[in-house]
Amino acid sequence: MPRLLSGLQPSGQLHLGNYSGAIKQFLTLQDQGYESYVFVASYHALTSVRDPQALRANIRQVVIDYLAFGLDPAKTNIYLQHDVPAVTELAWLLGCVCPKSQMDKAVSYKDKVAKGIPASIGLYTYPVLQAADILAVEPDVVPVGEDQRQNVEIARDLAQRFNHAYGSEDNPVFKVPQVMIQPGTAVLPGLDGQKMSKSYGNTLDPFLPEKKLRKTIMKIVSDSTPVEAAKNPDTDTTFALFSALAGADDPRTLELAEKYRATDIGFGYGHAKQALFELMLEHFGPARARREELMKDPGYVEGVLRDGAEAANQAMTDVTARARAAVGL
Ligand code: AQP
Repeated sequence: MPRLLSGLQPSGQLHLGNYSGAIKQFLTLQDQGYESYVFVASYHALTSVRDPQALRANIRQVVIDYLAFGLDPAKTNIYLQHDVPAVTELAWLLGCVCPKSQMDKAVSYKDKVAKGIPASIGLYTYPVLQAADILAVEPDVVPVGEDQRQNVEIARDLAQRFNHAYGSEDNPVFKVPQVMIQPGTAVLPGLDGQKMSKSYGNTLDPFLPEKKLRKTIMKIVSDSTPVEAAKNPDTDTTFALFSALAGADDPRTLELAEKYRATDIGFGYGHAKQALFELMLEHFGPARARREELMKDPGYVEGVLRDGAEAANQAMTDVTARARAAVGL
């Protein structure tokens, strides 16, 4: 059975970008029979969250939201990064074969610093920790959004460097996984048209109360093309969000594109935003209801995490022993 590994940071409320870039793929793959490991990247969130209470709340919320979106603990092991100590040990071993120049080239660091996240050593070296997260469970595939492609490439490169330094062709220490990015899923824009990101304050949260959800959608940036003029769907943020959620080839998306281009039906951006609002309510209706139930059942959530940590620690045992032995420890 092929194995997948991925994770999200509890650096804030999950958003439509996380869903369409990452979580949607986890759901498809778990139902295709992948043995799935999906974790909450609590150590990574320390690069941007300095409030312990907020971090604790975010971690819990991410787990609840994974379950609400449809991750099934019978098929997907859900665990917290800080419950699997092997990853921090492997991060050190991998860091010792990682040239500094490789971190200098990582674009995510520059993007995050440009957006005001403190330029800490943790942030600078986070792709090494991410490589350890990945390599520790020996996955076949790592499903992520387009913005994470480079980081998974770094993990692949570090695995190869380590294998070259310490392993042999026949007996590699680390398995080299494949990155998996849903074709046609670009980096989803946020309310302001920049990359939707928890730490940029431009997100669309599928779990917002109905009124707030509508109000937030109405804030999405648009240009000043008047109602009666034709508009270009391909450059509009509302259309990009609609298309990501419904699917680019979905009849509803094609119909919406037609309305953008029409000049005789009085179709404005407000109408497109209303269509997105209705689609969000329809698409996430079951998840919104499940989330309400899960919020009332902390015992269930704790149990899921206990089982997930046990499975993940078990999955990491052999590779950690191999890596230690390989370096001479
Ligand atoms: N805008 C996006 N479009 C498509 N995919 C996205 N992802 C994130 N934003 C978008 C995907 O979500 C997964 C989780 O990412 P993360 O939480 O580890 O960190 P991130 O990519 O840095 O996400 P954020 O929201 O931007 O978090 P902050 O602001 O804390 O850095 C990844 O698979 C990512 O591709």
